[in-house]
Amino acid sequence: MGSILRLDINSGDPYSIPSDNPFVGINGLDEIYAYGFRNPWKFSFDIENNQFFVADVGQDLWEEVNIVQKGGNYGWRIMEGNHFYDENLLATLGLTIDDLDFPIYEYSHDIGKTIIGGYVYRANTESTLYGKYIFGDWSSDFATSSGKLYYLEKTQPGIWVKNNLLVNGSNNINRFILSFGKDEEGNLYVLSKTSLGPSGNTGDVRKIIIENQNPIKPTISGPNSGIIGVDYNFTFTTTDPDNENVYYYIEWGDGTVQDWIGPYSSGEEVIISHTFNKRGNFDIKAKARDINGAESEWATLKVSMPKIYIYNATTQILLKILERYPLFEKILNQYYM
Ligand SMILES: [Ca+2]
Ligand SMILES: [Ca+2]
Ligand SMILES: [Ca+2]
Repeated sequence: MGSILRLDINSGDPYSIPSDNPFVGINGLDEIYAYGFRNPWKFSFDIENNQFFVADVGQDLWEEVNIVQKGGNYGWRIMEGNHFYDENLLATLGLTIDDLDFPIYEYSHDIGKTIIGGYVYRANTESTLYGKYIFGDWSSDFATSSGKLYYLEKTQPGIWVKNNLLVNGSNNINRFILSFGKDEEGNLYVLSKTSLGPSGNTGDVRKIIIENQNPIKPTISGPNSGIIGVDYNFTFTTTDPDNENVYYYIEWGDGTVQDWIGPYSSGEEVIISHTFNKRGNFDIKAKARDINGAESEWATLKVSMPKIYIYNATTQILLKILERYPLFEKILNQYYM
């Protein structure tokens, strides 16, 4: 049904046909570049690699994103997304399933109703969204404006994963999303409104300001008490909302420091051991930072290296002596340090 045409507007009147268009010299309209779309709603080129993204609005069940190849048949109305819509049409047209091209990503109407194609974000190489395909869905239903923002990330060859693009913590911008725009620097814009259909005056253009988010305050787990001179494992965990790798900085509370260590995956449990060589109560403090240097809040775990720990008679006597003669303890601590 739907086709994408390619015209050369620099020659001809009013245009000419690029000589390498797929139907030049064979049966079929020479203008056609790719076909088999149902209702392609916005296309864009990734300026880094010229990949040609087309979002195609589905019938009743599936919305899809395609990367278009010259001469590709994108399936409608044999397929809706990766699912047969009219299987018999395959034989009628003398085609096999191998003649069709499939979306890089599809989502069902449980998630959204109408895909709104966007752009691959290339404005800021430091951003975690760099290279991600940002798009939206018009609205979850007709009654309330509830358009949502998403992005696709290629995690391995041929595998694209959809993520929520959060604005103030939610990907629902509570508006009907109509389209996206891009400026010369590659910043992206959302065109949206709250009234249904071509009415009212609620339409506007909003810039998507993409900010890096700090890792959340780490958790520290490990023993709350122990013995001097023994190696203990402590586990540090944080997540970065942007799913970036993280580093940890640890103050053990006894004057020693674990300088920035990493990188670790977001959410990974990181085990680091430490030995306390003097007695007392210590605050283990840790913070995390992401690959952009954005830091979390400090986390604290209190540990106690108890004054008296009876594990044999000799130690017991030694600790009693130390309690009695603080100066001797100081000397001993220095010796141990
Ligand atoms: Ca032709
Ligand atoms: Ca398709
Ligand atoms: Ca981050």
